[in-house]
Order: sequence, then C-alpha cells, then structure tokens
Amino acid sequence: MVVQERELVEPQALPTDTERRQRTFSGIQPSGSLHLGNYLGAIRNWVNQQEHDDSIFCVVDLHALSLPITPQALRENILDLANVLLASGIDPERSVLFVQSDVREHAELCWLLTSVTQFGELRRMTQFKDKSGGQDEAVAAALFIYPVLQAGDIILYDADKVPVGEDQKQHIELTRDIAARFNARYGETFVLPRPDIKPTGARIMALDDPARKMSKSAANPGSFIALTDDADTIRRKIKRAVTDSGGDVRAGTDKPALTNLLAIYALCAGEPIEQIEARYAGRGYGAFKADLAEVVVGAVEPIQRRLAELSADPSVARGVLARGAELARERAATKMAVVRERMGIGGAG
Ligand code: ATP
Ligand code: LTN
Repeated sequence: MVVQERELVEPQALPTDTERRQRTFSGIQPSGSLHLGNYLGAIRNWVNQQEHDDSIFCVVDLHALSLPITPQALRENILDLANVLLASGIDPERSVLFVQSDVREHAELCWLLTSVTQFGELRRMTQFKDKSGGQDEAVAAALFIYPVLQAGDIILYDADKVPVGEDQKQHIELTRDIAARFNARYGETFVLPRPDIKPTGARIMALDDPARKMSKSAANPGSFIALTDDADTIRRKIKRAVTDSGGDVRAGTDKPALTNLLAIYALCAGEPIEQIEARYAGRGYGAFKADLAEVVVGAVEPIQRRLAELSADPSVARGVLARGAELARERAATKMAVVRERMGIGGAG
C-alpha cells in the first residue's frame, strides 16, 4: 500500500524563539593536540556562549574514526580533550559536556539521515576533498558520510546556533538542507540551525604560510601553536613566523601574514586591531612579534595551569562526562522517538 507522505504525520509547530532559550551545540574531534586556531575560532566562543545559551558541547569520537587512529590513542585523546575543554572554561554546571559515542542515538540518526541526503551534496564538501587528498578509492567511507553524522549531532538537540570556525560553514549549510528536506518529507521535526562564525578568529592561518589555515595535521609543527606548547616554544614559533614585505604593522589584503598575527594578538589581548596597529606604528616587526609572543603565552598559561591540575585527577573529567552523557541521552531519546515514528520505523510500538 502506498500512502502519501504528507498524510503520515501531522506537522506540529515547534516552539518559537521567544518561548525557549536559544540552544547552542558544537563538537570537536579528539584527533590530536589542539592548536590556537581551535581555541580562538571555536572553544573560546563556546565558553562565552554558555553565559546566556542552553549549551551542549560534544567530544565527537565517532567522527575521529573517519581517519586512521588506534584505540589507545583515541581513548587517551578523548580524556585529554575533555580536560582541555574544562581547563578552557567550559563549566559543567552551565553546559552539558559529553562524548558522542556514549549517546547511541547519534549513530542511529546518522543512518536515518543518509536517506534524506544526496550523494552529490556529499561529493561537493570541500573538507572531504581536502582530507581524502584526491585518494577517494582508499579512504574510509566514514570520511564521506562525516557531514551526515555532524548534521545529526546538531539537529538531534534542536540547536539554533553552532559556534564553529569558518571551515565548517559548508557543513552547517548542508545540515540546514538536510533538516529542511526531512521536515518537508515527514512534517516539521527539526530546528534549522545557523552557523555562528565570528568576524575575527574564525580562520587563523598557519604561521609558516598565511594562505593555509592553521591545522594540527600540518607536517611542520612550526606552523601551529599547540595549546600545550611551553613559553619558549611559543616565543620561538612566533619569532620564526613569516611576515609580509614592508615593515609596517598593519592589517590588509596586501598583508595576509600581519593580518593573521594581528588577529591573534587582538583576540588573546582582548584589544581592537586598530589600537594595536596604532601602538606599533613605525616600530617594526621585531618589537611587535616579541610582544605578541608574551600576549599568547599570557593567554594560554592559565589554561595550561588548570589543565595540569585536571590531568592529575582523571576522575574529575570522567564524572563530568558521565553526567553529561546522562543529560544528553535523555534529550536524544525523546527526539529520536519522534523521528522513528515520523519515518515509520520501529515495530514493537
Ligand atoms: P585540523 O584541520 O586542525 O586537523 P579540524 O579542523 O579537523 O582540525 P577540529 O578539531 O575538528 O579540527 O575543529 C574544531 C573546531 O576548531 C571547529 O569549529 C573548527 O572550525 C575550528 N578550527 C579548526 N581550525 C581552525 C583555524 N585554523 N582557525 C579557526 N578555527 C579553526
Ligand atoms: N566537523 C567538525 C566537528 C563536529 C561538529 C559537530 C562541529 C562534529 N559534529 C557538530 C559542530 C557541530 C569539525 O570541527 N571538524
């Protein structure tokens, strides 16, 4: 028997923005040590967000399986990342912090959403093209499906806002398209999320090449500042960072390296770029870079101090993650019951 899709479910109005607090969701992969780009482009905004939004943050370990990683490394990375997030200021009293694989609904929703995602949409994702390096015969299919899992993460919790770096914009746009297609086919079910990408810091560039984004997978460790780099390493990396021709400390399209260094300075010091430019006018790159190094050291030092304390007692992070999983599971189970019903699956009632 064929039933018209629209007859299956009565569309129900979702609560309007004024009826509930704005909800924020974001995720980060436990795929290695974090860098200043991750902090300035994402984590720092999560910390600010939790002041006013209903916030959920997730260590996306299932996503990390899309590239080769050993079980031991993954297990260690999950705990290390949770500690970094707590050390950076994610407050478990105000936000939910959990590990993706602790909530089975993420994997389930991913599969269900593959049926409303087009192959062509996934083929157009630039992150897949970058990470597969053109070797799509050999890479895991998980890398291709990755954005569907990400879409599920977000819409499972009816998130309105997704604070991310610029590189994730395309994935959030796809999430909206997937959610809208689901709603059109099965009735209003999911909130359409919007990316929350800040004008400064959303794309911190590599120190050795301002045309590439700062990335932890880069071959040259001098290209990124890890959040765990000690003060001398940070000073050395900034001293060696490439600069533009001409000696003036100024941002502009003709000055990609200085624009990047000024953005890092501005965010770490909490100072507008124009003010920094004015202070270093006529003083050259040397003085600016020396001060920039101290500003970065000053920004990461309190995080590193808290991280050392948290790492000494893993039971703290484990407790936070267990409680977070419980809270996330409750929300996810409620939503998935609706999704299954709308799609016509689950026979036992
Ligand atoms: P990488 O490319 O560094 O290997 P990734 O992009 O896979 O890592 P994730 O750890 O998954 O990094 O990203 C976590 C968050 O950090 C995302 O919101 C992403 O947009 C942001 N981010 C990553 N790199 C940068 C950067 N260079 N500048 C600003 N934000 C960034
Ligand atoms: N793909 C993201 C990580 C991620 C994510 C999410 C971000 C997985 N699920 C949900 C925001 C919301 C990345 O940063 N590489």
